[in-house]
Amino acid sequence: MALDRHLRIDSQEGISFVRNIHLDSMEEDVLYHLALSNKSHDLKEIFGDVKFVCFGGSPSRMEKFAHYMVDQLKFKLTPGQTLYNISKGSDRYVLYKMGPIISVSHGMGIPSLSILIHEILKLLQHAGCDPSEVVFFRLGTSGGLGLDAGTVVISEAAVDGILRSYMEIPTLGLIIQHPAKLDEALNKELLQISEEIGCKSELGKTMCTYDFYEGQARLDGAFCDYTEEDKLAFLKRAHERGVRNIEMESLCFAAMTHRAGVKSAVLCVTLLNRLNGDQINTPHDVMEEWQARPQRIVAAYIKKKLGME
Ligand code: R2B
Ligand code: URA
Repeated sequence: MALDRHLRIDSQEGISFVRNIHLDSMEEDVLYHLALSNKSHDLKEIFGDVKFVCFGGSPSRMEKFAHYMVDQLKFKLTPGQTLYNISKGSDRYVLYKMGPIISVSHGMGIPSLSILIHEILKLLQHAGCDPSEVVFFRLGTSGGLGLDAGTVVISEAAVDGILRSYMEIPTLGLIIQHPAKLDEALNKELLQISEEIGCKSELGKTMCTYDFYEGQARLDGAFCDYTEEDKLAFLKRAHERGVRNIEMESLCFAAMTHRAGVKSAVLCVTLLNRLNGDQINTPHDVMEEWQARPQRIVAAYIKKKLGME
């Protein structure tokens, strides 16, 4: 029998990193993909002061961000001390902590990000952090629609590949729809900061797809059953409805942070204008500078919040 039942739940019942009675009766909670546990590690001691959690796809980019923040916040590492990948034992994600800031990689796509957010939310719960005082950021890359490459899009909303603003998770034979909402006030503040530091940014909807090639209407995948006209008609329709960039994680990021009631924002630089092409062939050094742009905006935001402008 085909299961064809959809259920939309907006389960935000206030602010809480976790909402799961089963966790209370567990003797130990192993955060397997982070190589941490509430028994083997003093999570309160290590993470109790966390206020900002910054996510990005690539391990090396998030390591660079960690070094950048050490530099920006003028943290003094004692001689011989280096930044340490706290999740080294797992080999799935890298995780660095600099004062009240976590820098963590999430890999590519919703499944990889979803595992990580579950474990990060539980980590913060075990650490005794206050959900109303923590902000999550995704610092990413994307394909732009009608924008100069290098522009940062701050997502005002996340939508799926057919423009629906919720993430669907098949759960116990039902399709559960989780609304993907982002924080308007935080976005305004980030946009203003980006203007202050001279970093070209725009607010817009972000389309989040389950695939880089056909899901994003590319003509250069291994398979393609549509024409260039079909592709452009689809991208233009999305653009008319307010979509300014396309990537692969914002829907999950917005849905899970909304469910937890944690403030969050998604800032992705555009690597190309998808109305002009599909291949990403910008020189490496230019791309490095573009990818640092969302980091610069978030660094300025964090410095402001820490009173370090
Ligand atoms: C942006 O870049 C990746 C695909 O190249 C994906 O993780 C995303 O969202
Ligand atoms: N990431 C994506 O998901 N799509 C792009 O076009 C570029 C980066």
